[in-house]
Amino acid sequence: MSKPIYVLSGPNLNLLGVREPQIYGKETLDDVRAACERRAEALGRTIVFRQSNHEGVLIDWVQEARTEASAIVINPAGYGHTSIALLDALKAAELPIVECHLSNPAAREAVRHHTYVSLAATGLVSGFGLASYELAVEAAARLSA
Ligand code: CA2
Repeated sequence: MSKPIYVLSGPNLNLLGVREPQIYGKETLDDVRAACERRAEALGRTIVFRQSNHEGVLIDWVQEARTEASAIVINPAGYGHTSIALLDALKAAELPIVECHLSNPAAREAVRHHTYVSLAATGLVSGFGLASYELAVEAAARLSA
């Protein structure tokens, strides 16, 4: 039995479906969780799905994933653009890492064009709304046993 894929989401993503639906879609984070669970199950895999507004909590989960997960899917949200600490944790995890964004940050304001997480990521899925998460879970499953 494979270890689970950790699917981690960063700050403000708990507001999904409640605010700014024109950018992030009308689905809630619970809808994203359900879609990821369905996709993982279809692939014979399991996920651990978590969201936090706190940088240190996300880092603790990445450190936990190092021994407990087969791969990490992470939407770092705003911390992707700011957090060298999260980058360091992801590098130390030594796991396949799929960076995931609902929107396409490269097509938005310049401040979103760079993410530190990309320096640790195996690959990136962005711009497909909820489907970005599903595709990221699929990529993580292919990259890990
Ligand atoms: O497109 C993405 O998934 C982002 O990671 C979302 C982040 C943003 O800082 C990144 O540049 C791109 C923001 C997440 C905020 O989520 C909200 C959801 C609903 C309402 C307000 C914020």
